Amino acid sequence: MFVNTVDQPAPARYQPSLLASGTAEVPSRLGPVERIELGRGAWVDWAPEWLPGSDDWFESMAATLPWVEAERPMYERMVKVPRLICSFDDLHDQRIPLDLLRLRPVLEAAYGRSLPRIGANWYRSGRDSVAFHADKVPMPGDALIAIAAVGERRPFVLRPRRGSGSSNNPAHRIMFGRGDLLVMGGTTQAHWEHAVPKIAGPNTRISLMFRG
Ligand SMILES: O=C(O)CCC(=O)C(=O)O
Repeated sequence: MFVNTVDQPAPARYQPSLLASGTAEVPSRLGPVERIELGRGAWVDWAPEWLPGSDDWFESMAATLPWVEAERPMYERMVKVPRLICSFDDLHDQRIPLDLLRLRPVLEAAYGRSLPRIGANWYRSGRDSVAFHADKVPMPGDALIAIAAVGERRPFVLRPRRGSGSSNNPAHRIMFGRGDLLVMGGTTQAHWEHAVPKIAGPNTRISLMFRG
C-alpha cells in the first residue's frame, strides 16, 4: 500500500446534531450495552451515544489525526482507497491524540482484554466506504474490535462469511455514528464480514478503532 499524507480537508457538508453537542469527554466506563448474538460464538455489543460531545470529538479527530490517502494496486493499476485512514502500531506514537489514547483503558477494563492496535477511518462523504471484509487479526476465532463512530450516522452492515456455515443467519444493518460504540467479539471475524457501504447522501463520519 502506498500513502500520501493529506492536509485535513473540511468535510463537505457536516451536519452537527443538537444531541451530539457539548465538549468531548472520555466516558469513565462502558455502561449499558445491548448484545446482539450472531450465533456460533459470534456477537456484537452496541452502546448508542457512548461518547459524550461526539460532534466535538469529530471536529477534534478530523483536525488532529495524521490522515493519509492510501493507494492500492488493483488489476495492474493503482486505485485510491475510498476513505482517509490512519493507524498506529506504536502506542507511544506522539501523534495519537491524548483523548483517543484515554479511551483504550476504559474499553480494556470493560472487556478484560488488551487492545494494542489503534486506527481510524474518515468517510469524507457518502462516496467513501469500506467493502465487505473480516479484519485480519491474529486469532479470528477470538478477537475483539471496538469501534466508536463520530459524525453523521452511516449504515454498518454484517453478513455471514461465505462458506462459514452461518448462512441461516440474517444480515444486520446498524445505523452507526454520533458517538455510538460497536464491539465485535468472539468468533465474529471468523464467521462474519462487515462493511460501510457507499450511500447517496453526504454523510461524513470518523470511526475510531481499537483492536486486540
Ligand atoms: O468504519 C467502520 O465502522 C468500520 C471500519 C472497518 O471495518 C475497518 O477499517 O476494517
